[in-house]
Amino acid sequence: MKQLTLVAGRKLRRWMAAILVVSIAMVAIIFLRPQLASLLPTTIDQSIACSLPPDKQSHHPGMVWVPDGKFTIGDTVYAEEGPPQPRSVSGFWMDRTEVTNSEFSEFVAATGYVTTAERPVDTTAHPDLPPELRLPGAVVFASPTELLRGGDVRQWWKYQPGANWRHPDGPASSIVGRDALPVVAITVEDAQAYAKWKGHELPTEAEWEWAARGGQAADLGNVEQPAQANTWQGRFPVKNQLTDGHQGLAPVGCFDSNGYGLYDMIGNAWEITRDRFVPFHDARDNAPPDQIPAVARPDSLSNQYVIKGGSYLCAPNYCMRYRAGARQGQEGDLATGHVGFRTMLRTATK
Ligand SMILES: [Ca+2]
Ligand SMILES: [Ca+2]
Repeated sequence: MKQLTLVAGRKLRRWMAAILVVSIAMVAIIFLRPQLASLLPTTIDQSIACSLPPDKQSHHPGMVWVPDGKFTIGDTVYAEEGPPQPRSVSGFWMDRTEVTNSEFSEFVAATGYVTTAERPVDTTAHPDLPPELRLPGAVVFASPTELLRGGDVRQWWKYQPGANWRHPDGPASSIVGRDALPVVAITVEDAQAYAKWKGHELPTEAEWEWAARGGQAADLGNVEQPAQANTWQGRFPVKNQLTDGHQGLAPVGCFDSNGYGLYDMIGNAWEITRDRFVPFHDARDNAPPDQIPAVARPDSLSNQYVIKGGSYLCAPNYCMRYRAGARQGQEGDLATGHVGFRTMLRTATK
């Protein structure tokens, strides 16, 4: 009898120990989820497509209607966003997501189009480039383990020969399994070629920004990092806490849409507009897109276009450009791994 009691006692202690271990593990998973996620391989979220609601029936599949309106363009956080200006836009159709690798593949298959990053570099436009920068390629992000040279961006951005939309992280990478991710390493010329093939256009900055507000009034100076966007949580560029679940680009449509049904306007990939960049807003720009006067700009900005919305690399300590009013200049013929686009259509036909 005593023997039986001892055996039962041992079993009970083992069960209690097992329950304790499981409980501790569950608590650890709940509280340490972001930290544990950082240990997962970087490709874990890249072959998954997020489910979008059914497309609304219209003559423009994959697009949503953005109504006309008046608003304040710009913001007050960084110098290039100001001064805020009144703008008005007419209604238009807009792609509800960033253009995906799958969609861009259809365009290339149908037309044989070769993107800027796949062609030899135009040395007449860039006569002073060193030989390694003349090879076809794109700028690729890689997170350094530590920063030895302060804010020198060359610690995390590198021109990578062989990188392009098919190989966004360099020649050894591919877009296999990334059909639903936004196409990147695209220049304004590439985006315009795709848009033209679709019978669409690129948005102006004002159209893009109005669409990104989703019917909400401007909240100037608000730098709160949005929860419903793929951005960077933690200390950029060395520590990505992955609170949003995505280390790199996310499949389109993983976060809630805005008031117009547009996804990922903020974050994921920066989006190219058709407007040339100057580091301020000019009151004269409130004109139809084709009548915008040429604004004198420094030579260093002569080939830059406005990109909008920020990307998966925008973080509170580095780039608080996860806002509709934020903007940045992007060299027109330089492809980079965090810049994509979406198209729009200037017609009221539904
Ligand atoms: Ca992220
Ligand atoms: Ca975006």
